[in-house]
Amino acid sequence: MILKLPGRTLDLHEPQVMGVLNLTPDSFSDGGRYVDADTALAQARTMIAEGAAIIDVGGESSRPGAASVSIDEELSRTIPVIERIKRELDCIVSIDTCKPAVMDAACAAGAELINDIHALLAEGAIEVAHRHAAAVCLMHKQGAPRTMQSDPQYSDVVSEVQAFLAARIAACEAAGIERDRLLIDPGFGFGKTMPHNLQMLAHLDRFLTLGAPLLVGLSRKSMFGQLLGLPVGERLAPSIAAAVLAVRSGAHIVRAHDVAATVAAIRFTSAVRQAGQAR
Ligand code: 9MG
Repeated sequence: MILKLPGRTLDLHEPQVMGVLNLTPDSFSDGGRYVDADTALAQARTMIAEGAAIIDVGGESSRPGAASVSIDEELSRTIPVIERIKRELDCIVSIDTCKPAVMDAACAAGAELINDIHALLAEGAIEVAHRHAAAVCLMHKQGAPRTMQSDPQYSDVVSEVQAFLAARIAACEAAGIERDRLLIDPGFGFGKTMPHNLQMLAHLDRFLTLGAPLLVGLSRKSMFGQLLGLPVGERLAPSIAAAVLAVRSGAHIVRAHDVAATVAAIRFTSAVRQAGQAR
């Protein structure tokens, strides 16, 4: 499988890591540490050296209960960092945003992938992605970040998330975005209880039937806190276990904070998976 980007492709026959670069003072797991542009650039450089193919730059936290930020604030946090990464480093930059104005400026600054937890539902978002020929990650969530964890309900979480993603793929294709520019993501922790998350991880291979590469974000998520009683800084082991399970089930891209450990774990998992397919 490949992912088309503006002017090049990303080969997904081997699973890839998307490194998280949060430029938000309130980010749930690395709050405030990477807001300064020099520090952000150094962190991006480290993640690339550790094997990340994509750096996901975000200027607004999506953790449950997080406050929203203005367009200007999000632009001022993200655009200078994207410009410096594109100038000084060699990687694919992804912009983590739901706002079409931020998508537009980020793509103009060199971002090739739009990571939208709102699946391009904002007015004008599909048009921006199409105009820049950007790749897009369409993620599922139920509700808004501020309230999404209050009482999420599904009768069959996997089928409902699958149906939503199928509809968003169809909407993008109808607007002219080619299918091979699209990634899908079931949105672990976004309007899902811990049992919902476990169901999705256990049945992750069902999302592959949608015919788009699968991205998962499980790194340091609160379900590990709920299940194992671990604070955010002590969730490396279950994050790696979850990444391994996801790649064993066919995930193509893993979004992660701890890049070196995730790269090693998923490379090994991929080798085992391929050995199982070779026979
Ligand atoms: C921004 N962000 C936080 N968690 C995420 C996840 O699980 N997937 C994607 N695509 N983005 C995420």
